Formats: sequence, structure tokens, C-alpha cells
Amino acid sequence: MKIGIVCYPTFGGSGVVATELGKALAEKGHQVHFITYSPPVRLNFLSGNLFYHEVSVSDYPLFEYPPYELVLASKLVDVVKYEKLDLLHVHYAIPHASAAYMAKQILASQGIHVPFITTLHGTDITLVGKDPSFEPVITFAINQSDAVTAVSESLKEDTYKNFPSVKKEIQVIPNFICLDDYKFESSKCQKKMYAPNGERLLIHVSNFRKVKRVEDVLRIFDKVRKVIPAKLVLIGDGPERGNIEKLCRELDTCSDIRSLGKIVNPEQILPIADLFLLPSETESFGLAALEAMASKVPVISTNSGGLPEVNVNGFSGFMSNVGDIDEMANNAISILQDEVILDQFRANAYRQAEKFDITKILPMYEELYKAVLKKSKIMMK
Ligand code: GMT
Repeated sequence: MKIGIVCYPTFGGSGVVATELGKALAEKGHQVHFITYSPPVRLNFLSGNLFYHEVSVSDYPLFEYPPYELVLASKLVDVVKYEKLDLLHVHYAIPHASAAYMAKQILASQGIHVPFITTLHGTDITLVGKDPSFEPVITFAINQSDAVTAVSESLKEDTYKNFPSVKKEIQVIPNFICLDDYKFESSKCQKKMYAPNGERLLIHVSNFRKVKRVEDVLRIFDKVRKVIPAKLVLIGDGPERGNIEKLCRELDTCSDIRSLGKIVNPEQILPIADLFLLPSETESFGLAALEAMASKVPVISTNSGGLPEVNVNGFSGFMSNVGDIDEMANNAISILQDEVILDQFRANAYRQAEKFDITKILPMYEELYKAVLKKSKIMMK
């Protein structure tokens, strides 16, 4: 198949999932065309089946807000037409689904029929999508998609709840990891850089937005280190960075915390951690938690959104209500203070991650593509 993938090319989960999906499809022999405003950060893989088409937005002075959606739609028309794509798969509803709809209509007016699939990722529905000014467009674009997927049951429910006029059937296809990429063993040398005296190493990876509650990460860590010698590594960057630096000074924890900024391949550092913290306000899925589990790192998370579909309470880690930092800290301590318990949780976390290996999830997307193509050919007859 010739597949066009549209996504945000950044470190966010939706871009990571879209890129890893494209890489896996290319490895299976499909031709994959990424259509984005810059090369996806995870596109660190060479294949004759992978193509990149840049969407460049004009900065004409009249445009206070450059019309990205229109440029993207035009680019989609161009790529579908000249590369003879079979279908488009857009990740994150805003504005990718409506741009794909527009491209589909333009192409139809020229006698070219291309179906598009929309994958909902989370904040497009739970945060951004809830802004009433987006509602009519998102509802329309979802209903007009040839197929719609959501990354968890929870996100599917949220979509129907937040967008009552959405009538389209939504199929849940969970996020995935490629376990073959997680063969890095925890290196004692590398761990020593961050935990020089054998301290327990806690880790948090996110885009440091409010929804991630990174302040809770620091407060949980502060409670843990008062009981067990521990260090914290922060990976990622974002708007909350300033507040975090302020709080770490207030708590006097800065000497025990290292911020490493954005890292392209977290699987190279995750194995050195003993515990992963994800106290988010909400997560449609929590790909970062799954990446930790694939690295044999147990997870302390909240129980909101799709997290209970990923983290299993008392098995791969523990879950608590949003903001319950006391319980999260106590659970962290209960795992970290005993080597045997920690090893058991590590093994369990990996077993749970195995359920989301790409070998199990990729065929779901391929089946969906085939079904969509079949239906669209029948409709054209
Ligand atoms: O807000 C983010 O965390 C980024 C966002 C994205 O779309 O890039 O992540 C969302 O999609 C990920 C991939 O499907 C999910 O694993 C994250 O849980 C989800 N984030 C939220 O729901 C907050």
C-alpha cells in the first residue's frame, strides 16, 4: 500500500506513535509518505520505502496567523496525486482531520478518490478539543473520516462525551512500542553518573505541560528521598520548566535532580531507572509509561484517563487519584525499599509491556487500511 501519514513531527506522543507506525509499515514493505512541517524527530531510520514531504507555510506579512491547514491541504492534494497514494492516515484531529477532508474533496472534484483515517490521541479531544470554538469542525471532520481510531477505550468514551454529535464508529487501537528497540541493559556506569552512591533513580519524561503535573513529580520525589537515598532525572522540556526550577529550590532538592532536556531515544536512558513517575491530570494512554515498562521500569501513575488500560495496579506499578502525592510517595517507597519486590515489579512491568508490542498492534492498522480501501472501492463503483 502507499500510505500518507500526517502528524506533529515533535516529541509529543502522537508524533512518536505516527512515526514509529510509519517506520514499521515501511519495514513490512508498504510505501510510507510523511507529510509534515519538519522531519519527524523519531524518523531516525533509513528505508527505501520512507518518504518525507515538507509543508512550508508562507510568512507573507498579511498573515498574522499563517494558514497552515490550507497549505497542508494543498500539499496533501499534491502528494496524493503525484505519488498515487492509496490512503491518508492523519494523527491528532486538529487541524489534520479537517485538512484531510478538504484535500479529499478537492481530489474528488478531479476524479481522484482517497480515503482518510483519523487517529485521536488525547489532548485533541480532552483539552484542546473541549474548547467550544473547535467543536463544530472537529465533530464534522471526525464524522467525515472514512475510519476513526482512538488510542484507548477511555479516549473513545471521552470523544462521545465531549462531542455529542459525533456519530462515527470509533475503533480502539492502543499505542505500542517496538520491544526489539528496548534491548538496552541497565548500565551500571551510566547509572553511576546520576546516582553515584547507589541511590535509587526515579525518572519522569514529559513535555512539561500543566496537564503533566510535574510539580507533583517533585513533591513525590521529595517525600521518597526523605526515606530512601534517591535521585531524580527529568527528561523533556516545556512551559512548566520555570515553575519546576523554582519549586526545586523551595524544596531544596536541586542537588538531587538532573534535567536532561529533550532526548530522541528515551529507551537508551530509561533502563537505568528504578521507578517512573507519571502523576498526570489526565492521559489518554500514557505512552511514556509504556516506554518505561518496556525498559523494565515500574510505574507510579494516576488512575485518570486511559492509564488503567496501561498500568496495572499492584502489578506493573501503582495508581492513585490525581494529586494524592502522599499515596504515590508511599507506593514508590514500598517498591523501592526492597530489592526482591523491585525485581518482581520490574519483571511484571515488562510482561505488561509485551501486550503492546508492535507485532500485536501493527496488524490491526493493516486490517483497518484494507477494510477502508475495500469499502471506498465499493462506494466508487
Ligand atoms: O499532551 C501530550 O502528552 C502530547 C500528546 C500528543 O498528542 O502528542 O499525547 C497524547 O497522545 C499520546 C499518544 O497517543 C498519549 O500517549 C498521551 O497520553 C496523550 N496525552 C494526553 O492525553 C495528555
